[in-house]
Amino acid sequence: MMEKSLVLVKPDAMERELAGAIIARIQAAGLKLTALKMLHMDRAMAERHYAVHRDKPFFKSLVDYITSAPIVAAGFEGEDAVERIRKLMGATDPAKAAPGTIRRDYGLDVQRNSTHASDSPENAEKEIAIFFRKDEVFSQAFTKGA
Ligand code: IDP
Ligand code: MG
Repeated sequence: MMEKSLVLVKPDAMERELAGAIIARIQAAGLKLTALKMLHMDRAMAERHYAVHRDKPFFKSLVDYITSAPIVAAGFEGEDAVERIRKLMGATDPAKAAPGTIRRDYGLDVQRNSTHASDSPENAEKEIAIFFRKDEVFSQAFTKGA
């Protein structure tokens, strides 16, 4: 199934100038880059993006972290994009992520794990709408095929 996914390069990776390397890995795996921007999330945006975690003990720390520095947001599309990008990214805890994954290679700890990626096509749609206006997403591959 053709799907969309939202990827964030988180502050720990931004601070080590890894945005290009992370995006390049996902492109090299055959996913199509459809949207890209650098921004500094405010608390309202972070709380919306991470709304499902509102009741978790790490929520405030997560919002503090994701708003601590500018990040890069990227939209991708491709066959089974959600699952393929989640696999490239690896498990939440970098120490438990498979060898060769983005988080295993770059992540520092369970919070500072370098990347976010959508966990379902439904959440991808919601998340892309948080970061991009419609005219900032360039999904020619989709519209041609439709
Ligand atoms: P995911 O990013 O692999 O989908 P989620 O469980 O959705 O993982 O958690 C969202 C983000 O919250 C994680 O990527 C990580 O930055 C942070 N996080 C998750 N679990 C913990 C924890 O136990 N302590 C601190 N931060 C956490
Ligand atoms: Mg998640």
